Amino acid sequence: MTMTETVTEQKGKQKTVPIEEQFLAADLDEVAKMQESAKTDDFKADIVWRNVLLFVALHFGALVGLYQLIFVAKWATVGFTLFGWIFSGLGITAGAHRLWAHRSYKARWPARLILMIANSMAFQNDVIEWARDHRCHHKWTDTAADPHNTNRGMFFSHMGWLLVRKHPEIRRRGAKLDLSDLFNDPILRFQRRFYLPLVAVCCFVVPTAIPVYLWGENALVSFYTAAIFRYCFSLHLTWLINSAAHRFGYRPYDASISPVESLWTAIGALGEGGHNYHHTFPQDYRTSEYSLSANWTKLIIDVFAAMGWVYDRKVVAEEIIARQKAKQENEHHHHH
Ligand code: ST9
Ligand code: ZN
Ligand code: ZN
Repeated sequence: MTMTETVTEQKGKQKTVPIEEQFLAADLDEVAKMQESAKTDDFKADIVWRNVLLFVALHFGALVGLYQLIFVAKWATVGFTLFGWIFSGLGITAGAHRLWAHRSYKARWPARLILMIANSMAFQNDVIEWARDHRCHHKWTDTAADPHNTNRGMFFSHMGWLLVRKHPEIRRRGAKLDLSDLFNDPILRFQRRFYLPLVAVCCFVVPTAIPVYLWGENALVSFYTAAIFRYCFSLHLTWLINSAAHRFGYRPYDASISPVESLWTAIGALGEGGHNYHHTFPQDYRTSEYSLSANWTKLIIDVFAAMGWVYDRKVVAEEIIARQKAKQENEHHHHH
């Protein structure tokens, strides 16, 4: 119901608003200038050894967990590990990403509470920090102010950016972002205030305890599989959106930017692989033109909407999408 209303409302709005002025769209003029000045930038990042050690330990633990998942764990534990990937993943996709970073739909408190818990299970920094970095990523894509700037290499954009101090431009530009909507959400203020205990409980203690109490799994096995392996696996699936989904695939909506359309990352990241579409139309709650390609996140948002927990889902009108694609094809023909 609200959806069709939003479509028509969006239609009217978007006819007059050029892409670069849409919510969280790239600031193209600034990006061009910044890419030019990057050529003379001699910034060298400091390695944060504490993070390197923690991530090395996490990966050894995840290998133990993978072994146990295949040879030792009970079937129920395997299923629960997969459930953890999807549940915590939704805390990123439906929560931190589509709701909080992009405001692509609105949610009442029960949905926000569940998403905040799922997000704490995902342990990818609190939502306010995640959304701040993500808004920088969209506004200044592939410049020094993009926390996972792909010009600094595949490894940097995947996970290297979490192992070094940030480029000063991130802090300088990021300070200009309006984050008042995030700080005004009491659920996000609560999460930020109690972030580490929340992560301990949601990411590690509860996923270890559930298999032990519900079906008698060995505590070390459930710790290494449902907590450690699931966490490490979900991190890589998320990071692939910043590395692979900015490199290997098609660019039907905007051929001049690095993000691509990629089905296999869409599957791992619960529907987030339509990344060329998403960077072109960041305000669309579907983050992809096609709802069929494993967009489980859209499905859950729609279920919440049917329950009345979610409303005002924004979508970009079909004719605007078609026009944008046609424009790309024309430009493509000019170049050849
Ligand atoms: C993780 C996040 O993995 C992954 C996010 C991926 C995003 C993907 C997006 C793709 C789309 C969605 C797809 C979803 C798919 C889901 C699939 C699910 C299966 N603006 O950070 P500090 C300022 S996290 C403005 O310490 P350093 C600010 O004042 C993994 N200002 O900088 C800040 O202070 P405060 C677990 C900013 O010292 C101050 O700078 N977590 C901004 O350079 C200092 O900030 C970790 O591993 C900004 N953007 O350290 C932790 N940023 O915060 C890793 C900063 O108080 N982090 N400022 O306001 C760290 O250890 C450090 O941040 C650091 C940099 C070492 C990386
Ligand atoms: Zn985004
Ligand atoms: Zn991106």
